Amino acid sequence: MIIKTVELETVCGITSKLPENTKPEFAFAGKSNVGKSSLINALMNRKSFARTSSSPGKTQTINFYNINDSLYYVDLPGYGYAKVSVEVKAKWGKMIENYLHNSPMLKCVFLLIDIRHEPSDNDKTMYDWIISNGYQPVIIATKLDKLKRSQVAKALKVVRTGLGIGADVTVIPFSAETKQGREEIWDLIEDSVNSLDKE
Ligand SMILES: Nc1nc2c(ncn2[C@@H]2O[C@H](COP(=O)(O)OP(=O)(O)OP(=O)(O)O)[C@@H](O)[C@H]2O)c(=O)[nH]1
Ligand SMILES: [Mg+2]
Repeated sequence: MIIKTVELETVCGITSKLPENTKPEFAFAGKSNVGKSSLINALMNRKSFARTSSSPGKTQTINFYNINDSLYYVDLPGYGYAKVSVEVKAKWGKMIENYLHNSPMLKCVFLLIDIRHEPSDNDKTMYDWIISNGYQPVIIATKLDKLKRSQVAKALKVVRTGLGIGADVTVIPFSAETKQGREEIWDLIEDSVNSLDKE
């Protein structure tokens, strides 16, 4: 994908109204610190346009990045962040659920899972939300560079088994450090946008 322009166009907090975008949206969900903002930077060809942080809970809003005036990357708040109150966690959950429910332009939800860890209950809930809202999930196994090559196949199996996913669901190993996996994600997004153009 050739990135010509990127703009953080809309930031939605708990009480904000969702934007009525007319271009396709691609959302990135996953637990806090899994690497959503880092992935979005890689997909924008920018080093630090989306704010990232080594301490979890950085992105607490839904951020819409306008790409080339033709599509949006949507950075969702990370769940499972221990240091916020139960009420705030519930509000983020509602915000994400509301977004999944009420976004006619949302075409695909990428669920990010740290390749080193077994999916959590929150990850499973998120996976179920994606499916129950009618989206075909795509799993991105992040931080691939943290594993030795010999460990990767087994780790991917743990992710698949943990989420209980079938052979029809794509799992893309990705590293924000080496950018491995980026072309595959771009291809999925471009194929989806192109198939919309033909409709
Ligand atoms: N080694 C390595 N580190 C990564 C990778 N992706 C993200 N990180 C690091 O993990 C930390 C969290 O990354 P973010 O992109 O901020 O994570 P996030 O999912 O947006 O987090 P929240 O906004 O808190 O939900 C940062 O210190 C990143 O540098 C990766 O592929 N490899
Ligand atoms: Mg973030």
